Amino acid sequence: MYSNPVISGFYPDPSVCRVGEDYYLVTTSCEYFPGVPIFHSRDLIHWRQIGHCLTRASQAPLQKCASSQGVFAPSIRYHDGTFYVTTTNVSAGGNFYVHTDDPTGEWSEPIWIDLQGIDPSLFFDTDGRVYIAANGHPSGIYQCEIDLKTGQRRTEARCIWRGTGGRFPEAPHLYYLNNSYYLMIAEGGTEYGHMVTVARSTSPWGPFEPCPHNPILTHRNRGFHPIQGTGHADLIEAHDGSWWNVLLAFRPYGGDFHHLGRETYLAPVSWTDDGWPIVNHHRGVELIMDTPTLPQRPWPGESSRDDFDYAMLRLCWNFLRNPYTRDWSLTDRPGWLRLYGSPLTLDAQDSPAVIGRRQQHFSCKARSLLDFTPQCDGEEAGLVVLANEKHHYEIALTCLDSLRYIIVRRRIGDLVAIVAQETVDDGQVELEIQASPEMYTFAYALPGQPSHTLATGGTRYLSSEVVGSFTGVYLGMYATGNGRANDAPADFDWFEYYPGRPLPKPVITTNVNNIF
Ligand code: 6LW
Repeated sequence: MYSNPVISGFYPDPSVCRVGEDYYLVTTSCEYFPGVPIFHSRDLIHWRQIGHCLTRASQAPLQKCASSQGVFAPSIRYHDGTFYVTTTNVSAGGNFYVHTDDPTGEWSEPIWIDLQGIDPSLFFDTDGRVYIAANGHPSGIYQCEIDLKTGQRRTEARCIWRGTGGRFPEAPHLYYLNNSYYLMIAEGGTEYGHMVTVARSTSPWGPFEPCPHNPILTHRNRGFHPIQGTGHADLIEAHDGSWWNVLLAFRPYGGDFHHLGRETYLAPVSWTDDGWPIVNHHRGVELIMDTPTLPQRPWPGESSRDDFDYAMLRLCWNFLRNPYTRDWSLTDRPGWLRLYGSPLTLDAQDSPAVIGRRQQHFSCKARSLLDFTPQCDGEEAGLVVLANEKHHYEIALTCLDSLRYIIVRRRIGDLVAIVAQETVDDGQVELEIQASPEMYTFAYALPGQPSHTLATGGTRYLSSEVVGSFTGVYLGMYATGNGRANDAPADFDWFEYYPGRPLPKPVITTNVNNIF
């Protein structure tokens, strides 16, 4: 048995490859930087992040890109000792790939590909030819042969399959097995109508014959199921000969509102006698999967507290777009994360001084100790629950009329309000965000004193449905001068992220109806 999602929080559009008994998986990162997080597993269930594929602005120019744009779905493939990750910067340059021999290290500069569309994916044919496929217009999956060294096209791109009629055919992956070329794609859009479809051919160029039981996976008819939006799958044969799909899905709460973003799920795959894949025996995907697995090999847990005692940030931390190096330091006050608030606020489609991590659990608590003595009116620093520049909640210290206040501000689209405001003595302050599935609660405590709740905010107003985003909520630390540069630095001694009590385990359904 295992639990889904196998990677929770905003980690969508997973793609996976295998090297011996090691598995590597990459996901989308949009406007967040570094881009394309990469994970390692030995059982497809337990994943630990080992780095990012795009760690330099030259690889991922995201300056002032729109939220939910930037770097879209990646695909990872391993060939002749080299890892290749293809992706799209929809805000600058389009389709490209990077490569490395060491997935934990630095990746190459981008090799740009003259191919329209998004969701590029490489295929290495048995005759040595290399193909790349992506979605395209008019609606369909387009493919061309490329020179792997240069990325130059060797053929024109042409449509190889238009899918089964669902809107937005995308996320193509080509595989060669059973003497056939299988093309697996997503259709229906990455929301509640999402589905996985597959077709096969004797040639990588088609014509492709659709699977008779397409969509091989969808939850579009599973209203009220805790998992929705299943799609964007990648297929992998494990080292024991078993087959699996990694895929994206999301978990709405309180109706059709999901704020954790699209996450990475795992489902077993079997095959019909005539060679068509079946996902989890046509049962869809569950939170608890009662199925044989690879021998499970969990990783050691990471401590809940980050003391910022190292010269590098933990891999969970992201910036908004390419950060301004002057805005942050781990060395100016050793053992503290120092943020220098710039004139940019959290409302800016730019790179304000903010460092955040994905919220990965419906119930969790984030806390941090802040040492910040604002000198001028408008100087501000604190913790933020961030969906995008128009949807965020923050608890912060600020200065008004030469007094230090603690405030809670909520921005939901065009509605902005400071919903709590209290004077607070100088000195360090512990800030706290307690998350439940439906509510954020903001509190603070002076050292050695009990915490004092200031205000709350509904999670649904930061959901993808309300925000109109492809991303999920981040919890982070920020500083701003609200139009001017801060004189006072904002020093964060530590940041704690505690997963709260797990949701009640769903009853495993035994009498499963065919859901298509
Ligand atoms: C991803 C594509 C998609 O590239 O969303 O809606 C993009 N479909 O498959 C970003 O996740």
